[in-house]
Parts: sequence; structure tokens; C-alpha cells
Amino acid sequence: MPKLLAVLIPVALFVGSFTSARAEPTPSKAPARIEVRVTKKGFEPDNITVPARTPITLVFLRTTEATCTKSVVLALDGDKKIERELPLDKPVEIAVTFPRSGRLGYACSMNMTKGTIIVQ
Ligand SMILES: [Cu+2]
Repeated sequence: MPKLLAVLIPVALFVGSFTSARAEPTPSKAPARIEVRVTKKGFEPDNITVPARTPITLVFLRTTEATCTKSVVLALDGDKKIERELPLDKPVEIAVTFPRSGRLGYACSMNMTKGTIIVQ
């Protein structure tokens, strides 16, 4: 009997986790949101890790007037880039999907204040 229980309990747990995961309102459909703030120290965080081939929403929020970082430039594969103005205290969303793993960067328009995106 203990042998049978040892088999049944893991099966019950597995089925239970499966059904509860299905019951949730499709949380995986919404793109992951990653917040990056511009503070006196620069970008915070200045290093983010994201999955490849997955829609991501980067949310940049500038919280200070004290630095040169009034916009952000995302350097993508090849020579492509996305540049956005960052108004003070207004979140700016950038929706992106990185096609392959690698290291990319974000920076102020003068490329002085920098951050790294690790796509894996
Ligand atoms: Cu700058």
C-alpha cells in the first residue's frame, strides 16, 4: 500500500498543478514589463536580462533633471535603433521583441549614460 501511495501522490500533485495553471486568466499573453528609471546615478537598472523571441515592454521613466539623459537610444541588431524622448516623470513604453540572443545596449543620445540588455 505505501508503494501505491508513493505513486498516487505525485500524480495527484501533477494533475493539480496542471489544472490550476489552466484556470488562471492567461497571464503569459501579456508582454513582460521591465522598468528602467533614469536617476542621478544613470539608468537603474543598468543591466537587464530578457528572453529572446518574446514580446517585452520596456518602460523608461526619467525621474531627474540633473543629468544629460533626456532621451534613450536602444541599439538593436545591425545598425537599427529606437530613440525616444523621455519627458520628466512620464513613463515611456517601448515594445520590442529581440529575435536572437546576444548583448544589446541602451544609452542617452550622447552615448554617455549606458545600460546593457542581455538577451538569452
Ligand atoms: Cu548624455
